Amino acid sequence: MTAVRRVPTQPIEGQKPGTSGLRKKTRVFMTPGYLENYAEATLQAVGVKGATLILGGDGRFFNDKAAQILLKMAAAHGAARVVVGRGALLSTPAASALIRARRAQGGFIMSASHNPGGLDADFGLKFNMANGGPAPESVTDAIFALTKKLSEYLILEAPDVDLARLGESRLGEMVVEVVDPVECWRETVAPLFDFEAIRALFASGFQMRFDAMHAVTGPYAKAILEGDLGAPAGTVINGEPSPDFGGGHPDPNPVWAKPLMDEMYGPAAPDFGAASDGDGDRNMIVGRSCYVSPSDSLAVLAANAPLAPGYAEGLAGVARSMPTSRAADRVAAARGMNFFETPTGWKFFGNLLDAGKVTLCGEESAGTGSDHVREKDGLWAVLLWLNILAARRQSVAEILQAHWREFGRDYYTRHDYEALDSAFAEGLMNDLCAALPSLPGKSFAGLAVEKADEFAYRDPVDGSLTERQGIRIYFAGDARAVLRLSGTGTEGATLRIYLERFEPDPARHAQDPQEALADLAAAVEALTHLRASSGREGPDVRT
Ligand code: G16
Repeated sequence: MTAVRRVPTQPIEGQKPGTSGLRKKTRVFMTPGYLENYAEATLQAVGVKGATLILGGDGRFFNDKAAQILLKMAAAHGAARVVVGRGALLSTPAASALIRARRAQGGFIMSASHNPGGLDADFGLKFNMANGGPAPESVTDAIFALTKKLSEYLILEAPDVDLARLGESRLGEMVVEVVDPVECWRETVAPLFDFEAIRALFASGFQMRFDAMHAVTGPYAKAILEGDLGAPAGTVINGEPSPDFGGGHPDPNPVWAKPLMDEMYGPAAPDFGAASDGDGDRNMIVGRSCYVSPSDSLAVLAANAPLAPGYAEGLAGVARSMPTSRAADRVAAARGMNFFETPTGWKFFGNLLDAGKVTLCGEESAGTGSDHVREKDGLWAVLLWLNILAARRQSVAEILQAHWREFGRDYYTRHDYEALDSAFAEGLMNDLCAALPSLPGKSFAGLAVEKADEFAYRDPVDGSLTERQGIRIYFAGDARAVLRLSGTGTEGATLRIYLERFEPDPARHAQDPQEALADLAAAVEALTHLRASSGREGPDVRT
């Protein structure tokens, strides 16, 4: 027997979605009524009567239980069908692909992305729209407003659904369809690449290591790399998704993917290394003794994409988030493509992709993607790199150096100060904003400020204005510092400082980025006194 139950609930403060949905400590999400309150607000805001929805997550702790709650609430709200990845698993790009392929009204993605998982770590939930992309701010604002005034939520009283078995079952009137989590995504990306050329590359002895970081991409990477492309078994490591990501931090960067970095910089390094994050949308690319920064990776992909069949006719344009380095701008200018600078957050690319203004997008936070879905896609980026390597038959380092020779090099680093007191961090940003008009002409640690502003974005498609998206300070010598508060943390505030400088001279391309940017870091400290006032000796993470 099934019946819709109306459960009284108190409005919950603080359920404001950040850069990509709501992220909180797992224990907070598990508090009775907490997940339900946010889900109720979402279901009411988007309206799901008669709708087809997609559901899946990155397999982190509470993923399975949250899936059952979301299914029963979707049924209580009159959804007609929910398509779920087996085991309630779906990578974020796979969820995006499924929403599009099934013409669904949208989908729930259960993930806190690259944040650690487990009872004492993080959980997250976001809703993606019919185009497959994250909900725009108009929708997340409406969800937030509802969370603050709900007095009840609706849920179907019914036994749990068996999500381990493929096929259809019913939850009240609603059909639950369990599908293979890999298949739809694989069918979406396969036609974009020259699999024959990549197979030939592997057959020639080319070696690769893909670190799935115990997160969701393991099954995807095994199916496509070791299955379709014939890479030897063992190419994919840490390939079994685990609820706490093997106790690790599934963030593909040189700090958290250190074992892979050590292998790639060691004596027996394979030709190519890559990693992906908790929910499979981020990527790290590394050659033999050659780390490729996400900003450089976007620029290299933009310059070489036409080597892959899916992009053979060229790109309409490229977009990058504001703190991402300006390397991609140079490719767009040289190739006569559209170019856009957007606020941080993949949702800002959606309109540009839907309108056909850009084909490729990327962010410094290790996200790259194209118009095949409306999310960044970690394995897609890896496949495009493989396609380029197969076509050019050069090493990653050779490709990167040739790129810098042609376009110049944008030295780049990001310094993160994590878990700062929120009031302190906001105060620092407010003070800096107030001082912006007075900065041009002044020097800090010997570097003169030329221009300073706070980034605001007017969407060229729908005209909406998004303000307060980070501070940009341009210094003499084609250098830039950006400061912004993270929208994905779950503890205090994280202040990110992005530093970059353009170097056109190939004779000066071999410096270490930290050294090349040390004077810029000193200028930012002289301007903000961050270390002195926070009592920190330096950033917690430098990437
Ligand atoms: C999310 C968004 C990304 C964005 C990143 C920024 O990444 O999807 O588009 O670049 O947040 O993070 P922060 O605000 O901490 O700098 P993900 O991979 O966590 O979904």
